[in-house]
Amino acid sequence: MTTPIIVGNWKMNGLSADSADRVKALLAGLASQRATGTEVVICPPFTQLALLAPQLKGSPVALGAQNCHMDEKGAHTGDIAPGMLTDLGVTHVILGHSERRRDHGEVDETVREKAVSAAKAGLTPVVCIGETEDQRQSGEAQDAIGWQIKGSLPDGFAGVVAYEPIWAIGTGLAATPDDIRTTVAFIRAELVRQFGESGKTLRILYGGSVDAGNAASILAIPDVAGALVGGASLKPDVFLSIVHAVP
Ligand code: G2H
Repeated sequence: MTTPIIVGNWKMNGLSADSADRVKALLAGLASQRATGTEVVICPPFTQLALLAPQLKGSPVALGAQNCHMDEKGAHTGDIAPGMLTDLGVTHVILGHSERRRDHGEVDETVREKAVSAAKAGLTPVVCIGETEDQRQSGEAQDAIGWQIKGSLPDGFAGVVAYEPIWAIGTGLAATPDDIRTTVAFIRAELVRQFGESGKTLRILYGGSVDAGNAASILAIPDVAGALVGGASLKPDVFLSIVHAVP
């Protein structure tokens, strides 16, 4: 039985006061609603991790980061090692988000190395893949995704795959359930081709403009194990409604 997972990606949002309040509201909402069997993870900016870790300790919400370095330590000014994250109680890390690929030149090989190091440190990597608008328009979406899977996921990968069509990120235009169903089936086939038996059970998430209005229809798609939620994860009531939209 697959455990569904909803991951909130706060991106570059959150100061001490609003982060603590946001988490407080999220925990209160989860406590007052029916218990869910869903894994809930929030990924605030690095600067909020140490503040939020004690608040989340023992709660039903896990703490994730939005990136990590591939080395364990050393001369990498401004970077954060996987072990520094686990040291704070972080359990998950988003890797290869398209915004990092775009803003920091991360390529598949970088993402793969990070996924290896993150897993070695005990983190669950949430590796993002997805096609650009140009690739979609030119009928190259599946090729692009296929290459990302081959390049970004290391041997023995045991993390989570997040399918995020780049054109759907932060635009308010989520992919249609039909498109998601087709692409997730393709991703599943590629995972099985690459990993054999274990590729059958890796969880696949959808990300890109998930909100309270579309969550139920997206989460009902066969083989979609959850969602990676950006903007909507900043609003506790909306994020909670997404968590509770898991069938
Ligand atoms: C996609 C998603 C979360 P949003 O980046 O990773 O963001 O839900 O704002 O489109």
